[in-house]
Amino acid sequence: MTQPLTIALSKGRILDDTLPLLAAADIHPAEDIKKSRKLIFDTNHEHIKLVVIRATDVPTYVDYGAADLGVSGKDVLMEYNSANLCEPLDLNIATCRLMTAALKGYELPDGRLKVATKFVNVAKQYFAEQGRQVDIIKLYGGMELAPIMGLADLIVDIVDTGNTLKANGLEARDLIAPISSRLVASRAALKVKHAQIQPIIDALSGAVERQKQTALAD
Ligand code: PRT
Ligand code: MG
Repeated sequence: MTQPLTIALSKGRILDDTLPLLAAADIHPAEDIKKSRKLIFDTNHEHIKLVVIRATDVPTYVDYGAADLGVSGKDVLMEYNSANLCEPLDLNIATCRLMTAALKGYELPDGRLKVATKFVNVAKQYFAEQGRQVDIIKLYGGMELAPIMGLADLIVDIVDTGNTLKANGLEARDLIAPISSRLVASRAALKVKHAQIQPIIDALSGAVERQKQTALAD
């Protein structure tokens, strides 16, 4: 018998890029996810369900086995940082960069730096590797405001076009990591449900490759 399988999708901008990939891998929700207020969706495959949850909660659902697979930003996975999770596929969607940024032209002080971010764990590790002493200030959004208000010397945030930084008089400084969304699974689920999961990985992998070819041709 085919075991049931749940895929946890990140709400928001990642979802916009995930749905076409799922469709290309022949996984179609039974109703329009973007028009529905439901959180759980049946699909054209009797054993596959989709759940749509907050991006930062996806690793948690997969880690605890409540979902078998997930779609998560690499930034979110780096911050969650569980050895129990693996990334069987880079989906090459919602690409951006995790960077440090400061006020344009601002000269960093020599001593301890104040760093505002929602990526507390990533920032701690990054500055430790750089040998830089920092005080990390946890924020939940609007990081750009922190240097303007004198709350922080630096921020660690997602940058795509750089327009948000520019509009606030900031500039990107150092690249911490290039980011894309990943298919994520727990090591346990990969083992126990290998027969169900592998065909999904293969189908998505094909869809990712075709999307890359199309992008190249454009
Ligand atoms: O908003 P909420 O707190 O509910 O959830 P969320 O912010 O986690 O979700 P959402 O939908 O914003 O998606 C976030 C995920 O999308 C991130 O974890 C990344 O993996 C990915 N992603 C890709 C981005 C961007 N591009 C992006 N540009 N996430 C955020 N941004 C924001 C960034 O924070 C900054 O405010 O866009 C702004 C920068 O964009 P540019 O183009 O002005 O540089
Ligand atoms: Mg957001």
